[in-house]
Amino acid sequence: MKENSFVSADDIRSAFSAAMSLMYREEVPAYGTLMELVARVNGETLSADATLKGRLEATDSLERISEERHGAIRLGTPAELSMMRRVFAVMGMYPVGYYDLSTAGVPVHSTAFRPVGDAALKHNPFRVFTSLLRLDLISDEALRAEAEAILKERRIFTSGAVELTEKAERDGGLDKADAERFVAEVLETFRWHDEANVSAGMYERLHDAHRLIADVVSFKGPHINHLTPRTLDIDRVQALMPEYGIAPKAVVEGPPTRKCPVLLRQTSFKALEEPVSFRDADGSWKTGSHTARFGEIEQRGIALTPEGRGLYDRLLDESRKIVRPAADGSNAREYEAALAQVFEAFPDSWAELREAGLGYFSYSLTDKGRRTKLPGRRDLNSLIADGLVQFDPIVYEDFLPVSAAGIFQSNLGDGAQQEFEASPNQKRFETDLGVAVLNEFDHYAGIEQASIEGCLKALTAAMAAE
Ligand code: OOG
Ligand code: NI
Repeated sequence: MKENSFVSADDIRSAFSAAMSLMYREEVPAYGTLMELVARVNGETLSADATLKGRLEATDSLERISEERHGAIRLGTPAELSMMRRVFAVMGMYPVGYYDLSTAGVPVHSTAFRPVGDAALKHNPFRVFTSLLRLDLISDEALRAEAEAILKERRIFTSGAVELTEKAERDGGLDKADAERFVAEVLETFRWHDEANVSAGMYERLHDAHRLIADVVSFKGPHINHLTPRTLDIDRVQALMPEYGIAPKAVVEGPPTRKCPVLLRQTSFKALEEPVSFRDADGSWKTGSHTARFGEIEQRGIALTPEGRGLYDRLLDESRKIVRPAADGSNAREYEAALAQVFEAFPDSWAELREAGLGYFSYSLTDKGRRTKLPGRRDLNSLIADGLVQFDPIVYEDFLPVSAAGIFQSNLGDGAQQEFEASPNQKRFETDLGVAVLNEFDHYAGIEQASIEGCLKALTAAMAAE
């Protein structure tokens, strides 16, 4: 084998997401059931809609339609976060966006490690929503110090994972054998451990401070807490979950059902209570339980511009002032009705969204455009009006803080609602991470701009080529 015959970062990411899926289906059988349901609904949706099927065939890899799109983990220390960044970089996953969840009663801030750029996303879009616990939001100072001490002792990466990450950084990649080992070693970090790191007493104290703190501090590593396949009809999967013996969360997070989907809609099944054991000071094991792991589904729509996002945030806020969704689902119908009604103010055709500057689009030449030569540059809108250029929505590849908080909350139990002071601290997060996160709006704007430039160039280059 040649020395530089490296496996591409995209292929390592694909192998990793497949390995994680297999592990999680074994660890959480209900997740396997959810995958079956998703595959069934996606199949039914495609056979009922030939246009959709054709479009997906042209733009996506249809055979991978029901595969995982993301997962999530929660880390305990800055050192864990910065090492995780280096590990994900080997798989072509980079931190995009900053999410402050303190306002929503969850003591973490987060980013999403994801592939960047169209080709990488198409190859495999797998992302990991990664949160860092904020012990600074815990008022009990003694407990905070104890939690810090516990976290300092643990090693969440195998020595093999660290070595191979360093090797990839040094050499610029990994060969086939190393890449396979890398995936196996890194998978260990995400594995579930039913033996806690702490005594039952300590678990309880952490749990009383916040369930999430217990979830992060009590265990050997940041077990993957959910995986999320893509569905083509989230409302239908939500409705069918009980039939499959899995309990959905009360409401679907995000925008309401629309003709032109925007941003991201998500729902999950509630986390399962799982047996764990705690080691007491005398070395004996005591059995107990912990609730952490669940399954989620997502359906993505167009990426919104800052204006579009501002409108979304305002309308969501307005809906939640009318009806605040209760964790037990008792007012789910009322919430859905309020959401649908308030969102009537959000334009629901691609042309209107584009004209109002609410969404990002990718522009391309029509057949007529490909046959046309122009003497000079022309205004984009006139090219569209003349049928030379067409536009397609750019898919939103990121997350939504209010939705993420809803997903967290529904899996922390109904009693977990807790008030924290709003304290976004992106600078601190980036210091801990070791790099700045990519701004998602700049990224979408860049893709859009490049597509416009591409059209204009092709239309005038055709002239030059004559
Ligand atoms: C992450 C919850 C956020 C999403 O899809 O918005 C999330 C977590 O529970 O750790 O995954
Ligand atoms: Ni999620």
